Amino acid sequence: MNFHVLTLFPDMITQGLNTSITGRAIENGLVSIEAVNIRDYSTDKHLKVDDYPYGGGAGLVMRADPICRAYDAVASRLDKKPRVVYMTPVGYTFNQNMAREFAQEEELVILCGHYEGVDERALETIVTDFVSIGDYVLTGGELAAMVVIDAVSRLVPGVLHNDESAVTESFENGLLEYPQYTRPEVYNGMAVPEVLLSGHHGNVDKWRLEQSLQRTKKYRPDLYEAYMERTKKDKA
Ligand code: 6GU
Repeated sequence: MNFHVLTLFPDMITQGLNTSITGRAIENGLVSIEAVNIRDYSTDKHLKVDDYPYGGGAGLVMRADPICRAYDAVASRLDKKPRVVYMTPVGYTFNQNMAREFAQEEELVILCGHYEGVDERALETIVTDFVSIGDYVLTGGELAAMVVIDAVSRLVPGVLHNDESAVTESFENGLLEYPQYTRPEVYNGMAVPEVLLSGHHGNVDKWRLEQSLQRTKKYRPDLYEAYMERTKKDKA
């Protein structure tokens, strides 16, 4: 899968994702991340990419033309029109279902804004999806784009190895993950739950599901309700 990030801070994107599992995925050729510097597409002699907002107000707005030219440079190399995600607090909140949907794409363009925003006409021209990563304000879309790229990349076939399985974890079954333990068996007077040492897989699975349910009920009552509704329907 190929990500193309339109940004004023390309180093942030490339430096932030070249380690750990995303770094390994890039090295193995399963994922590529191209950061396109919007400033390279300015035609202004001072390479300006922003200007004062019409109607007045604080801050600067990113101009439409360099963004659309940067997009054209990417899109012209592709066989079909790519999906273009604009990172903005004014969008649908990113979740695991969206990550799964984006992971089906061969190419994904992500636009990162900065300053007070982006000229609406650029958004009208190129954007297909408006995506937020939560109810707080960031200084720019780059960190949000990195969150999306990380979550999507790990769903690309081959990126996770068997021992990093994407199946038995938070959200895959609509529940939060159960607690995990490794050696030593007793740490600071705290013992690993007996059932995990028993070797009885049925009991281990039962215990883990119970823990998942308890945690989901406590931290995410919304997910808990939805899970209960689904299991009720499945039984009916
Ligand atoms: Cl996607 N971008 C920005 N700039 N701020 C955000 C966000 C995105 N999601 C939450 N806050």
